[in-house]
Amino acid sequence: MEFFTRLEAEALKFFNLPQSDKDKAGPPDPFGYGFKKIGSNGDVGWVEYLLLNTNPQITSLKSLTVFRETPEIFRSTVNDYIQAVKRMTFEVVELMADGLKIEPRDALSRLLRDEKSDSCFRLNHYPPCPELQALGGRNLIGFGEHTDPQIISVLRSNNTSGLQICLRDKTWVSVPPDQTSFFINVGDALQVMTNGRLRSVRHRVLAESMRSRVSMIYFGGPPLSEKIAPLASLMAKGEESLYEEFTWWEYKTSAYKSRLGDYRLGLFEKKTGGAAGQ
Ligand code: GA4
Repeated sequence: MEFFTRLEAEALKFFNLPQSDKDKAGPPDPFGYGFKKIGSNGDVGWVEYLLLNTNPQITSLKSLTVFRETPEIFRSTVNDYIQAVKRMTFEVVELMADGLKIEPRDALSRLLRDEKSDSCFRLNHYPPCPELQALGGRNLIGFGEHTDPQIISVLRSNNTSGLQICLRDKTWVSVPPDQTSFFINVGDALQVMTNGRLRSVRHRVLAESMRSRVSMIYFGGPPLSEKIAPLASLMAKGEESLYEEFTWWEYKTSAYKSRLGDYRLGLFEKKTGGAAGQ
């Protein structure tokens, strides 16, 4: 709770800086400050954000130079939070491995613990949008629908609604806000590693008219050179992989060329293996 409260306060200090100051930390490359634009392929949303590398050595120094007075407080608050959320996530994926009878039980956590783990951290700020009321109950997209590419995403938000997940029948369901909980999302890589047993669920965020939403998300990914394929210990006898083998680098490169809402796993499905699609 303490890490979260401190980081939320620091994040709001940053997002409340004049636009011209924040812009000095952008545009994202993909790390840095972004406003409305998401990724490099034309996606837009009612959101501003800071995308950071989780490696304390490189936690996007560029983005921190805007804090002329106290960049080190922001930096250490971010790093403390990341270290804590990472530790928790290692345990969570070990419990998932136990549940799926994956052996060894660190088969997933070792990828996140690896010093070359390709993980990132995102601070999102969804400013209130008073004009929304005039739109008469229409939805305004804060962050468009997508699945997360990595292994696992751990999201924490303030007490505002907006997050929704997409069910199999394509209906959207709101996730009730709970600032004492983490929301854990399975990423595309984990869907592949579990051969579809766990699914990377599509989600989105809708803007609110009155309150500003702050969320912080740790995206735990494997090293770039890691081969992503179903884990042998979880496969049933004779079970075949639903996916072609690829490295995380290949997947990530293809993901960053895609649009936010694209079904990215489609490119890597085995065409003969039956219906793995969404
Ligand atoms: C979605 C999950 C993470 O926020 C993210 C996003 C990334 C970005 O904002 O730069 C992407 C998006 C995310 C998926 C497809 C590509 C890349 C924007 C986009 C259009 C940081 C990530 O890793 O993938």
